[in-house]
Amino acid sequence: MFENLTNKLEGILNNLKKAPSLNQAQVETGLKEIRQALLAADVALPVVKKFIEDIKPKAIGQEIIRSTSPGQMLVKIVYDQLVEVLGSKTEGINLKAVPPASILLVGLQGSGKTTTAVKLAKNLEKNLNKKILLVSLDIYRPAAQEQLKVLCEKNSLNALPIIKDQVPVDIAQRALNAANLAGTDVIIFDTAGRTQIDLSMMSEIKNIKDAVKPVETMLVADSLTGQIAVNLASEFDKAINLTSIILTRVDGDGRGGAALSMKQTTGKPIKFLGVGEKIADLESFHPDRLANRILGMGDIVSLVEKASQDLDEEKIKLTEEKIKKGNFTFDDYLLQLRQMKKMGGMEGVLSLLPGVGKVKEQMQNANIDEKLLISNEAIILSMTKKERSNPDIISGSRRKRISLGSGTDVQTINRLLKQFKMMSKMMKKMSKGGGPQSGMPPELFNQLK
Ligand SMILES: Nc1nc2c(ncn2[C@@H]2O[C@H](COP(=O)(O)OP(=O)(O)O)[C@@H](O)[C@H]2O)c(=O)[nH]1
Ligand SMILES: [Mg+2]
Repeated sequence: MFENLTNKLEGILNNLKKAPSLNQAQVETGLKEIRQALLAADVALPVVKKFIEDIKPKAIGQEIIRSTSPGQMLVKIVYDQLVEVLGSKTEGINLKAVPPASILLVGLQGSGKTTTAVKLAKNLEKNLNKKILLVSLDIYRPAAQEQLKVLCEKNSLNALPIIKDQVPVDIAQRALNAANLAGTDVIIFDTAGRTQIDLSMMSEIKNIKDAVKPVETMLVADSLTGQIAVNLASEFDKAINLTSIILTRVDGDGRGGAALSMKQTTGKPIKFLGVGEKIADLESFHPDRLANRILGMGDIVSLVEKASQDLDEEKIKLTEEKIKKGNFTFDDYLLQLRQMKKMGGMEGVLSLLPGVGKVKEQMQNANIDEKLLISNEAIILSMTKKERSNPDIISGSRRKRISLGSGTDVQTINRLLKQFKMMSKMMKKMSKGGGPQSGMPPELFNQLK
């Protein structure tokens, strides 16, 4: 799925990722290549334009240039933009209605409506424990109603019994009555499609909508048709007001243009992806996860996300300055503790990032105890601002107050104060001898234990 786009983006970004530093020309060439890759993936031109316009200021601005790993920062920027284009947040199916909640599936012939109706029913039954009724309103194509019935039987789902020669609105009415009697939670209506949009199809869907008042009117669109699927969605939306989209045949879609253009072009969220012919082949749509897949580098993206929060270079530098000047305070210590705590959670993957491997090694050598970090943090938080910047004033009564506030005891406070003194002394000594570039040296951690 989306292999073509993934391969291209991976190629472009991998090259940049390796570079220890990036200049503006390199980044601009990269952006040009990304633009071409998106166009080749059949992403709508306005969407591509906006994509590049949005990332450009970030990519050639400070964020990249000052970062320790500019290539990876660029990956993160592209990733963020992909998530936004895909719709930013996961939008689950809306079933908010006095039961039964009606879902109307519309779309062209062959787009996958009937198959998707059954997939969706199984999905809602399994994941949300809903009691479902399936109804075919396709009275035009021979054996269309029969097709749904057979599929339901195979998959142990309820289908409304077929009565010959009934018109769609009457069938829909019958379904509502049956659902009320049976205590059904959700009715899924499979409608008739045509080979192309026409007025009679739209007016029939309008009548059905008036009768069943669906909470979801979902367009089932074939992702293989790319921008045609997107235009189709716009037209359907204008005519009958869609609530969301289900993209099918995503398993065969090497490009991804429809998925990437849909939200921005139509304003309607994609809620599910059909990823195969089997009934289980329906996935909820998550912009973030799909962006990961498209970039083919999911792990690194989340890693950069964490690391860029954790390794706040500016703050570390500032602390180092203070240490050199000999005025290391409990506030600085708190900052260090928090960084260590955050990084502790992401240990194991840390080594993937250049420059962080060293810190990780230090942490392992030091055998950091997470609990200690937490209790030390609580203690510092119970200190007043004055106490943090000038620990010498922490008298007996203050120690008592801090121990109560942090849920520890005076002995623990005494120990921390002693460690802190030792640390300040050592830091001063080390900073004279050149000192570490960033993070805490192992010697300090050993002192902490
Ligand atoms: N590979 C693949 N095939 C699909 C998918 N969804 C539907 N199909 C196939 O597309 C064909 C038409 O589906 P159908 O549900 O009858 O379309 P309808 O005319 O809109 O009701 C069937 O052969 C399905 O198995 C999908 O997500 N992936
Ligand atoms: Mg059908």
